Amino acid sequence: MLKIGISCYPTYGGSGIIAAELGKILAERGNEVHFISYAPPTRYEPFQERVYYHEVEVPDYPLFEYSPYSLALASVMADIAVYHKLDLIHAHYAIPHAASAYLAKQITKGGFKTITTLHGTDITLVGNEPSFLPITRFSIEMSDGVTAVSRYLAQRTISELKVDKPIQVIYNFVDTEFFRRRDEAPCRSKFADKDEFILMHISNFRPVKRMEDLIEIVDRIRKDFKVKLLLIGDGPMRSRLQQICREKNLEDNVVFLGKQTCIVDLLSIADLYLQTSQTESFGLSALEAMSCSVPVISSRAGGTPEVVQDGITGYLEDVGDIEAMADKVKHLLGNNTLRAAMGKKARDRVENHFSADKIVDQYEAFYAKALEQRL
Ligand code: GMT
Repeated sequence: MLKIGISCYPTYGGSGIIAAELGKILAERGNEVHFISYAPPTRYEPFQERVYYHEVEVPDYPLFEYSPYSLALASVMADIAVYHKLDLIHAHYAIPHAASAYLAKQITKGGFKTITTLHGTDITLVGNEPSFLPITRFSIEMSDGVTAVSRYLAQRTISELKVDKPIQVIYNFVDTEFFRRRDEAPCRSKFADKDEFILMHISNFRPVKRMEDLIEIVDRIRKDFKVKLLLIGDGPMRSRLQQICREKNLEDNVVFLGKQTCIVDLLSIADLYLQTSQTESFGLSALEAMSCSVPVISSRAGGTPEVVQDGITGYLEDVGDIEAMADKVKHLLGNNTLRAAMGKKARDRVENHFSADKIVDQYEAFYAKALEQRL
């Protein structure tokens, strides 16, 4: 059994969710897991056996215009690694976690191994930004083991950051027992009339999600179908999107639900899941929808085709091709049998390729190789 440190962005986004779920399952399997971050990760369970949380506090000194979180993180990582005799630290999202882990390893004179998992914008946006590129590349190359959540992301890391290091693809996963469609969906009548279809999207409302396209799609299909688009989450684009809905008189068709915890109940009332991102290394929310037997209509962005099979578990169209996506929505809303069949295939695909058990096995095997220096 291993003693594992996990560092991640704790509050929003799929990388923190994956880090927390991974830690939970590793602890269930008998490992000791230490989360190291500035807040407890979303979905972290404080009373679980063998799970610990260590908060990183950044000193507030008048001289600091910018608080040195990365250094504070490295200090806590080094301290926890020595005190709890960690075998490894697993950094989720390269910046700053992989850089801090490298520094902590130097402080402790190499007392533990470092694993870095690349999630998406740590490479495609932040890592590609000229001022961050050298430190991102360095932190990745200095990690003992590197994984990426899709083939697409691994390839982009090698081609754009010129990283000279093998990158193992380990896909994201879901707990298929928990993310399972609930037949008694309690809230459907709260959100939609009986004869109304429910479309759903869950994200952090950042520009990269192109959520204006979602609203355009609803605008194009509302003449033919009675629909409600439920938007779950929050972020910088929310007020702009609300304004667009008002301008287009779509307030009754697009409902902003904010951040929600009862995601499975909500996904269980969805007829379709929509995702229109500009770039998406994987698309964890789409995977969670598929696990709840909801077909996905998405832009063909980044690693999405590795998750959603075009014509089988949903449909993929070019980024920004609103017309084509709206046509696919209409096609599926107009065909209940096809929609149900695609939902079932989506569920099967998750069970066969993205279940937590299968993927956590891969992480454990990867850790073992890193510890034996076989990578
Ligand atoms: O990169 C981000 O946008 C944030 C990041 C996160 O922390 O949620 O999302 C990325 O990681 C997720 C988990 O691996 C992936 O499912 C998302 O596709 C990916 N986001 C993008 O590539 C835009």
